[in-house]
Amino acid sequence: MEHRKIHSFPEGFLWGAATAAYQVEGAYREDGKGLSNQDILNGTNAFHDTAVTADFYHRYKEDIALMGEMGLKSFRFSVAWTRIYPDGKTLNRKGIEFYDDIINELLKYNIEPMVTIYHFDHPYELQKAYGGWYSDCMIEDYLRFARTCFEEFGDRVKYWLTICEQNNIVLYPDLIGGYLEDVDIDTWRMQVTRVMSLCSAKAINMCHEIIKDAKIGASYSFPPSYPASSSPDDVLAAMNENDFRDFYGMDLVYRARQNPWVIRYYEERGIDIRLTEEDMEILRSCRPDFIAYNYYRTNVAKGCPLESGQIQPGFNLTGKKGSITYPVFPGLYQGTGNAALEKSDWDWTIDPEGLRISLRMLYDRYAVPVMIVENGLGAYDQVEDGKVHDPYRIEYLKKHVEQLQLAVCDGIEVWGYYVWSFVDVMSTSNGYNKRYGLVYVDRTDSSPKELKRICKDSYYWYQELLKVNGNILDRRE
Ligand code: BGP
Repeated sequence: MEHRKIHSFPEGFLWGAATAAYQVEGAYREDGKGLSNQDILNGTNAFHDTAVTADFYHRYKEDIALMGEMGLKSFRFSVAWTRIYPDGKTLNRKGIEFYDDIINELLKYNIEPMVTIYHFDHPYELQKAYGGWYSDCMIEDYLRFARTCFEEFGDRVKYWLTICEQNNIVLYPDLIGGYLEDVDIDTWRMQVTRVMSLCSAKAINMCHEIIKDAKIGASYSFPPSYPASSSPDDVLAAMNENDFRDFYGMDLVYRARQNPWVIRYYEERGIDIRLTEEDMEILRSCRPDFIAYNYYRTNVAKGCPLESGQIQPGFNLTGKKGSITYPVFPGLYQGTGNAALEKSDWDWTIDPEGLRISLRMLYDRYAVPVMIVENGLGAYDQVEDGKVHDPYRIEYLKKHVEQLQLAVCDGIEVWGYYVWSFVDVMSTSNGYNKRYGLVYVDRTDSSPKELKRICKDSYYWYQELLKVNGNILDRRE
């Protein structure tokens, strides 16, 4: 659809940037913090650990001053569960003080805080005690943590996300999920999806009871799947990917509905995923204010016969194009590349129009306002003469913001857009090689160096964008 009239972003639009606790804070054992599953996991992989990362714990004032200088409207950050409940059960006031300080500092600069309650890092003690998200016990522990966040920060925090990317958490169980080796992977995935959806629904209700003027939703990863060709087989495969990967879990929280063909698929494999009436009652009672998602890329699916061997999705761990592992789910879909699109060095397609497409899909399906809470480009950045020139990132962000504005023209109610990430953070799968920040953090995987901050060219570009409230398309009215 081409527009004759270009509409502006609404006043008060939340132009933001985001980070997550375990990827940015460091200080992983300070002031009573307990260890999280991510502290344990990243302590043993090839890239880095969570001990220092960007050292936001000690440098948050410097970083927030840079946000203020930029004119950032909103900062999305996550609360480390293990700072507030180090073992999952016992309150640590020092953790609350830290987030109090961050929130107060943000408000000093008129920056709206958006809090993600859970972003991949739960107490390792809960993982050991009962297997983390695989157990229903997690619901009570998560809600205790959520209640504390609402009660302590709710006087100042009005935008909340319950859980970040529950669909990716189950898709990449070893990387961010806390997978249990002795449990069948499908059973694990569907039970974790159930537990997290119930947590989101209950936390949304709890938030509305405690903070009368709060807005809350869950956030997902949403790379829409395109058919590899116009063959109906591929079209159906793309529908399968969207339905199984993304819509199934979103539907639970946003429609209180269990997709019948997802139920049937698992039933044929001897797994009964039907929820109880009690679970459905909880989901039906939930009233999210908006749906949030992280948008980086799109996927491509082609048909996949039942006899194929299953392959779980993998990451490109090298930063050399062509080394990503596409998933094969027999009888559903298999992933493949997209020759029509450029790719990042980590094989993620670059697809600005996909942002508009995904907004249309979600707004159409759930009919609630939408927030893009992560969007950005992971790249190798270089310091030259004390500066970081990242025209590729500016190009990426600019094209995505243009498509966002076209979505506004389409009539979609979008409330916010957050660049991932404000400063360089430790990438989930690639350490400090793959950088996303608007602000460079001078360190490598093997050495934290001085952790000096250098504003990249993209920082100054975003600063200019904010001055015109993101309205970068030609005004033709
Ligand atoms: C999202 C996560 C973020 C972030 C981002 C980039 O899925 O919510 O935490 O890491 O992806 O991913 P990566 O760091 O693997 O490139």
